[in-house]
Amino acid sequence: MSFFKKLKDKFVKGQDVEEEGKGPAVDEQAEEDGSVPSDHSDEEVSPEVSTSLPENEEPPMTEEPAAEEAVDSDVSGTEEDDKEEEVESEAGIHGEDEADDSIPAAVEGEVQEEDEDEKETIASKFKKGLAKTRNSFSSKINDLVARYRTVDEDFFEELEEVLISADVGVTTVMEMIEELEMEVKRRNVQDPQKVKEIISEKLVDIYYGDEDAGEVEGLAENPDGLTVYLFVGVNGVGKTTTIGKLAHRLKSEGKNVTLAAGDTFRAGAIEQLEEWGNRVGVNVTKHSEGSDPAAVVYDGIKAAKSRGADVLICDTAGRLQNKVNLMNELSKVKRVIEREVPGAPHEVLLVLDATTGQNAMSQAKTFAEVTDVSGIVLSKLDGTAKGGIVLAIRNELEIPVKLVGLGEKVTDLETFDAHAFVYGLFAEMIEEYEEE
Ligand SMILES: Nc1nc2c(ncn2[C@@H]2O[C@H](COP(=O)(O)OP(=O)(O)OP(=O)(O)O)[C@@H](O)[C@H]2O)c(=O)[nH]1
Ligand SMILES: [Mg+2]
Repeated sequence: MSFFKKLKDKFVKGQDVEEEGKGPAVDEQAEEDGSVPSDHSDEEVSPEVSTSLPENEEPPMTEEPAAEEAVDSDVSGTEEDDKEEEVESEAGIHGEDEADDSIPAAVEGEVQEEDEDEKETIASKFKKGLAKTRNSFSSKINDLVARYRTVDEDFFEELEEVLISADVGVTTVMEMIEELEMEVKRRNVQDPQKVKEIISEKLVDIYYGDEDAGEVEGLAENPDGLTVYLFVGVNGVGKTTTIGKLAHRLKSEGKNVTLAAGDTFRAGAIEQLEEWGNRVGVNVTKHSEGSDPAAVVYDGIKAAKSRGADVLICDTAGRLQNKVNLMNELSKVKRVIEREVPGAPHEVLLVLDATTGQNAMSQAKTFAEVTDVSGIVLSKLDGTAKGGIVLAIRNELEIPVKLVGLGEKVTDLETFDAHAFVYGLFAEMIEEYEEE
C-alpha cells in the first residue's frame, strides 16, 4: 500500500477535514490563551541558553532577576522565616483537599472549556501544531517538485537544502538523502511529484532508525507503586508548563497526580507551579525559595505516598550558576528519588525548546553528560517553522522524543508519534491523495 494511503487511512478517516479552515492561526491561538501561568512573557530565551551552562566552573553570577520576576509573588514576605526549615519542613504540603477545592470558578471553567478540545484527534493536533513548519516545508517541497522534470542530482541537492532549513540536522539530512537516492533508483521513480511520498516515508524511517517502526513510546510507569518523573532543562524551555499539561493529562486518565516544586532557585518558580497545581487540581509540595530541592522532592515523595498518589512529577531549576552546580543538584535529587522509590525515577525528561533549533541539540548533549536522560520533551513545536529538529534529536542523540508541546493550552501536549508528525507535515497532500 502506498504510504500516503496508509497515513490517510490512519489519520484522515472519520476526521472533519474542513476543521482546518476554521482553526485559529497559531499566533492568534497563543494570544487567546494568554492566561497560562508564565514568567517568561518578556524573557528572551535563546541568548541565555549558552551562558546558563558554561563549560568551566567559573560562575558568571549574573543577574538574579528576583526583583522583576517575583512581581506577583506574595510569598516573598514569608520566605526569610521559612528558609531555615529545609528538610523537615512540612509546610509545603497542602492539605488533602485544598488543591481540588481551591480552583477558582473562572479557572475551572477554562479547564472545562479546554476539555472540549481534548476531543480533538491526535491527527488534528499535530496538524495544527505543525502549521508553521508545514507551511514553510510543504511549500518549499511543492515548489521544488514543480520546478524539476526529472529526479536528478540537482534535485537532491536542493532537497538537501530544504531539509536543512527545516532544522532536520546535517548528519540526518545526509543519511536521508542517501537513502532517498537509493529508494528512488530502486523504485525507478522519475516523476518528482512521486518523490514527495518517498520523502514522507523516509522521514518516519529516519525517526525510528533500525528499530521496529511504528511503535509510539509512551512514558514508563511503575507497575507496583508510585511513578516518579523528573523534569530537567535550561530556563524558559517549558518545564513547568509541560508539567502542568502532563499533570492534567494523567489526571484525566484517572491517575492521582502530585507535583514537587523542585525549582527553588528562580524567583516566582514555586508560585508558577502552584498556579498550575490549582489550575489542574493537583497537590503541590513546596518549600521556600532558596531551599534544598532534594528536600522538596523528599517531602514530595512522602506526601505522594501518604496520599496514595500514582504519579509524582518533580520540577527542577533550569538555571544554576554553572554546570558543576547543576550536576550536583540533579544527582542529589536523583539519589533521593532512587533511595525512596526503588526503580525511580521512571523517566528523566529533558525539555528542549524547538524554537531554539540547533541550540537545543547542544543543550541535550550537555544534559546527557550531567544526568541520564531517558526521554526528550520537545516544547513549542507550534512556534517554529523548523519542526525537523525532532528527527535530528532522535537520529543524532538516540534519545527518544516522548512528548511534544504543540501549543500553550493545557491540552496541547501529545505523545510523540512519528506517523502523526509526518501527517502533520504533509496534511494537505495526504488528504487530497487519491490512489491512481
Ligand atoms: N507556544 C508554546 N509555548 C509554550 C509551550 N510550552 C511552553 N510554552 C511557553 O514557554 C514559556 C516558558 O515556559 P515555562 O514552563 O515557564 O519554562 P521553564 O522551563 O519552567 O522555565 P524556568 O522555570 O525558568 O526554568 C511560557 O510562556 C509557556 O507558556 C508550547 O508547547 N508551545
Ligand atoms: Mg519552571
